[in-house]
Amino acid sequence: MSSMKRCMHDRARGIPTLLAGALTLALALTGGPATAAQQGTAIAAQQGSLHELAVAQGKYFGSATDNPELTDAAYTAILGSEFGQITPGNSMKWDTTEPVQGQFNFAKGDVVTDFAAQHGQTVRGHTLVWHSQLPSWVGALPSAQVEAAMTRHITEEATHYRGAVTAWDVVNEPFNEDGTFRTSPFYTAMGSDYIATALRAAHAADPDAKLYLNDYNIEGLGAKSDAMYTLVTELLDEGVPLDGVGMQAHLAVQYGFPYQMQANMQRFADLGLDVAVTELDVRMALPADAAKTTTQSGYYRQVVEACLAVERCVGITVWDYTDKYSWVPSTFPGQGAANLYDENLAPKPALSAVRTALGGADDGGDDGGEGGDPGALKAQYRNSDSSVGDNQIKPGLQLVNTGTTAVGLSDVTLRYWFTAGSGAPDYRTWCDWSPIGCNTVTHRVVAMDTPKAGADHYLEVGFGSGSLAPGASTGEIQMRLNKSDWSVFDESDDYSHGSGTSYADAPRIAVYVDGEQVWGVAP
Ligand code: 9MR
Repeated sequence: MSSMKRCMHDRARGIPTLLAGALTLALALTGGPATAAQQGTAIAAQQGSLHELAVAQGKYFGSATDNPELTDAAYTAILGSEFGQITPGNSMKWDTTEPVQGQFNFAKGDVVTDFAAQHGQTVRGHTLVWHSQLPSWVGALPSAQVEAAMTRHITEEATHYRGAVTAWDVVNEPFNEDGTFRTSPFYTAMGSDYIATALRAAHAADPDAKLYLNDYNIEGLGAKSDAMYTLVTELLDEGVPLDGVGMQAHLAVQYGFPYQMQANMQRFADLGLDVAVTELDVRMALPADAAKTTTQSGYYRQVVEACLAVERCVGITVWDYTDKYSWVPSTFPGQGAANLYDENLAPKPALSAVRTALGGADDGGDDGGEGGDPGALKAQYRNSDSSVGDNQIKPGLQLVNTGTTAVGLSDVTLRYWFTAGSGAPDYRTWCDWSPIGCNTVTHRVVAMDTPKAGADHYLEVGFGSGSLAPGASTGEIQMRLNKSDWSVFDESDDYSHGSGTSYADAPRIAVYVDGEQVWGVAP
């Protein structure tokens, strides 16, 4: 185990097992005092931090942060315990570090590197050369003076942070969407050669730092990533010091997932470069709903899966971990909810998706066995729908822990099987009410590859967070689903359908832990 992993591991253990159990769902159900942030920390204590899970896969997991947020104790508790790498969102940019020519100020950046040092985290430096957040004096320089000013800026900053910054976004966002070079004072003065010049200056100032070019919308195959590919190929051919490509990954549920992200990462890796996901978030038009949240979780999961599949993908950084400090709402009015934790620092389903993708379920007992005996779970069901022939199916579900240890919920799913009948093949699923909060309940309909009697689809219900104390029940989860065209079902022969209107043990509803069935009989 690396020293970093040990450090993170020990920090996670710092929350006693009993506390982790006590802060969980049972308290939420009884209106107990666990705050959302405490619940998040307790979950980390149970399952290992995000970074710890990533390290087990040979990667890091990081977050952007910013100076104003570092006074928020609830925020820094999670930043310091879940993440093994941080990136200053603003405080190492040119307008902060050299607002006036020749007057350097690294005070804000130093606060970030100090935080990282105190928490055993690495720092990605962001960013040395960028057209944005550039003080106006740079653009006002005569062209002949821009190269010297750029080299001086890079030299001063990269020298200052030598040893404290492990990787630099040397040049940020050099391309337009069509793959042409973006105009900037640097491009205007030096043409595209400014990029090689900047990399050489950074390498001279800090030969140990990994040097990156960083951009957005280069996550998938396309014109812009082709342009980056051509550029880095030429730089490597010329022997320019370059270690990696940063893919920002500011994604949005209303747009498709980046086309062939894994293959795109791999082609850069095949050049001998590292790849990093540097600014991941997944925004949506507000308000959030179940469908958008499910898509978001899927996008986060797919990014993690792509990185895990590419050996030279070194890690993932989210562009801050909480909606509380997201850049999205101010830049895209009406959009937001882009991060792993909500504005109250409560974990969202996307966090669970990331944990699971990082192999978190396998780590369940690693911090003291709080994962519980999965065989001790059972499903209960009642029929909340008086009509078997209308356009909705309304199963009421409960999950009960009959064992003697707490069970982490983020690895648990339930399946309710039904037949689709004719009509549209796509579904809307709803959690109408639950005492655990519908925002922690995930749901989707899955079409079975091999239909069975009474079952060609199932409703899958999961949980974004929380744990279930011994003897505890989630309480009822009022689920509902319909086809997108609102065509009718015939529930009378559905495999999981029952007529009871009070909750009772339901062997035809299966419970899975990390994909392994622990309760019920599948069709
Ligand atoms: O998160 C940063 C936000 O606080 C700033 O207002 C914004 C100004 O441009 O920059 C944000 O970070 C950007 C990053 O530096 C480069 N990629 C896009 C990020 C989001 O805009």
